[in-house]
Amino acid sequence: MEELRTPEARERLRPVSMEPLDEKDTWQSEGYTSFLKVNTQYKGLLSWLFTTDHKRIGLMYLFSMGFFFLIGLTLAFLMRLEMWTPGPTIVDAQVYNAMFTMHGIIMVFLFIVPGIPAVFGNFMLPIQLGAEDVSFPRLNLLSYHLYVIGGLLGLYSFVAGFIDNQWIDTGWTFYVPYALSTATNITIPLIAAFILGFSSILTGLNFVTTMHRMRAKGMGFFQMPLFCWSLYSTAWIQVIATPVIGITIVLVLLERWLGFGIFDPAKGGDPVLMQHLFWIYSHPAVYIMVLPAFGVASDIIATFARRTVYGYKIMAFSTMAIALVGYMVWAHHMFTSGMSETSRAIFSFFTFLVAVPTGVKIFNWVATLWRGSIILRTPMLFALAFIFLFSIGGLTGLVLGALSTDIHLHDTYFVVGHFHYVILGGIVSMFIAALHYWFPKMTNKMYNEKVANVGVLLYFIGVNVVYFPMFIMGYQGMPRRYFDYLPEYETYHMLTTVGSWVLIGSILLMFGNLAVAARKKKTLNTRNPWGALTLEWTVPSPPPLLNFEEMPVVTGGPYDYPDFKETNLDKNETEKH
Ligand code: HEM
Ligand SMILES: [Cu+2]
Repeated sequence: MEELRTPEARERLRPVSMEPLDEKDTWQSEGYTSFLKVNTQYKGLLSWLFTTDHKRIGLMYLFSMGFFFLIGLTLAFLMRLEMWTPGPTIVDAQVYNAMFTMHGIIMVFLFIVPGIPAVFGNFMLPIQLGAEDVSFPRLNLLSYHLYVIGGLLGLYSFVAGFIDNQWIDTGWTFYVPYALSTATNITIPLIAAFILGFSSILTGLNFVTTMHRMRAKGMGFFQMPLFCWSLYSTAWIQVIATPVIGITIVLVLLERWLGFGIFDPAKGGDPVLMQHLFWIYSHPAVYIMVLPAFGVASDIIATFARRTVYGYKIMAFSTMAIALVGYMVWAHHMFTSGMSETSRAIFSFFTFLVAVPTGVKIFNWVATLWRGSIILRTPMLFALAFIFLFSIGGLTGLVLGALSTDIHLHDTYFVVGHFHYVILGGIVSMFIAALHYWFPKMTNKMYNEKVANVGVLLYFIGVNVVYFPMFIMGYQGMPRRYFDYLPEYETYHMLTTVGSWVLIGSILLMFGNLAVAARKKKTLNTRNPWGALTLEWTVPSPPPLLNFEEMPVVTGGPYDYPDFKETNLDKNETEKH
């Protein structure tokens, strides 16, 4: 090991195609056609809807997802207004039930589960691997089409709600026996979730194959950036766990249509069985959500601390370990549903076990920062916020994973606080960070840094003001999914509602900032404004159709920073004439 620490050895370890770029590096806008401008068989919108280019597909996911996300945010905003005071404030109980159901379905199935892999995995994975595209480009397009069909069906039930007041009201978990007896139209959202599951499986399949078959010459698994590793573990969960939710949905539908009697206690069925099946998918699914965010965090932290990720291999293994142990904890969602003491103790134990590889990751990120040359640009600010906020989310997960405390806290606002800390603090934050990190690569433009910094600060304040009071009121007994509450909780609810304005405002501010930047005339004069070492920064921005001018050969790890390099962060914008 020791000889690897000499400067020569480090130099040797760097990928050959990673020579530092000089300032005259302006050729990237000349002499090649970017994937955005390339001529295809189709023109206009069709050239997007029927493209097999992984980058265009990534961008289409981004815009479709952005659309669904804004609907989900609007619902959140309205729910928080309703909770401003006790009693009916702006809507009645039934509409409130429909709102949290639609909010959950949209955010989980249309945004946070496909999220980072669909957008940034599609765009960046092949380039990070040194490949021209994913293994099965047409299958990739099919995944996107299925996503859109699933999304529109999800929205259809929304529209039907407006027309005949058949708002679905089961919550995103579709628990039986209520899902069997509700008069509202849950068939269409169930079919939507089923189709979205297929989209997810096909993406996972594609990514696993791509990573096995398409890596550049010289790139072993342990030369892949950690973002690829995170997509690898995620992809396996997508392939293995998602069929379980597919089967669960089919069973609920058969039960509703034909009265099968698998879940219906009146017919000798078992409603708790449905919860088991649901969580056998849906707990691993929380790792589908969060592992890619871990990968983004690792790449960003390495780049902006100018250091190789501390314990790279352990980071890769812990990602796989989380994916694996994540299969064995599902029943921690059901501690109060009826189970033997022994099984509850076992599930509680495994839940604690997941915290070990997760803790290793937090430790390694912090260790990477230690003695790094930290550059505080927007993606890095997000990564720091992420370490803090995700830790709160994870630690409160342990509080819930402990049997005794969960009995008290189950179905209270404490749970809502927990999962929003992990989701907003851990996943949405890294989604927006990734958007800022790879924005210059996707557009060859740079956003306004100050506005983005204000955005991060407001986001950080927003998340804490919205979700921290939820721990307190949850602990004091405020149940989740109720549209009314006792007056003693009013202060907490008001605080949370005010926080929601700050949080939503910060998100809109950052999206607006990026939208303005994308329309700017000013372009960058470098392919690599952050001085990052992974392969996507060696290709022109925006990349050409098949990514590389010359297929890269890799001779080292993804984060082999020889020593601290001056970067041209402050001189990278030039006026284009
Ligand atoms: C890593 C990212 C995580 C995400 C995205 C996440 C997400 C969620 C979600 C969405 C729920 C609520 C489900 C519902 O609607 O009923 C939940 C509940 C729960 N989470 Fe997490 N979680 C994460 C991490 C953790 C960790 C690290 C632990 C423990 C070590 C944990 C333990 C629990 C427990 C025990 C519950 C059930 C609480 C109850 O309903 O009584 N979670 N989580
Ligand atoms: Cu769980």
